[in-house]
Amino acid sequence: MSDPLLVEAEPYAYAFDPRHTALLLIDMQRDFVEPGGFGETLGNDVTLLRQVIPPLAAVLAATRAAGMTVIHTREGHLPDLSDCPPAKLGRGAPSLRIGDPGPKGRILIRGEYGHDIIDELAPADGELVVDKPGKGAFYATGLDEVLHEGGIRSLVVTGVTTEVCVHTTVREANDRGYECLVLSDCVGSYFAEFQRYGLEMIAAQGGIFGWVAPSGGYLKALEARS
Ligand code: TIU
Repeated sequence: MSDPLLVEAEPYAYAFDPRHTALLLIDMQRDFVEPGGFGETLGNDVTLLRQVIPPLAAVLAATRAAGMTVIHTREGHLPDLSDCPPAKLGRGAPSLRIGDPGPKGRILIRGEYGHDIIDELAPADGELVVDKPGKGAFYATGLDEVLHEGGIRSLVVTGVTTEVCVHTTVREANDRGYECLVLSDCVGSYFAEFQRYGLEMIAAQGGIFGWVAPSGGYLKALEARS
């Protein structure tokens, strides 16, 4: 077996074998990063998330060029809302609720324009798209089984939002034995302080949930291999 690739990271170098590693793009959907979707109905300035798109597009291109596994996720619900817990549907006082008609289709509903992944990061043929009803990518999706079958042991994690779906997924993955590297410039939050502390929480205590590094180090590791 060849030596693993190393990425300078917090709290210490992250080692991964590209053959056993997947890039995970979490919820890069219009509903979160474009006006008129779920993120905006919750009162957020969605333009804040758009800064992750250019670095994430570069990471996606390099990961594809390296022949690695790429997996996308989408948060959303069936049109009849049968997979949406009443507690989620009724939470808070959003301007539109999940399932209501919005300018980009019904809010957070599978098959609607707003629910789909943004054009800049559109899945390529053969890339798995995991539809998830929750914040975590492992809950009610079968993702764990797919990763096991594919021999994936490490996850390079990107997407939105840092403190919600990224955190939930990294925690779920960590408990299932995956080693997660979160790319700090490829995850985004509507709140600057949550971005900072969300990332610090992952790498604190010796890497309690995983590792954190800017995408440059990951790209450098892939280039060194090629
Ligand atoms: N509201 C918020 O910050 N996030 C979500 O509801 N879902 C995801 O993070 N994808």
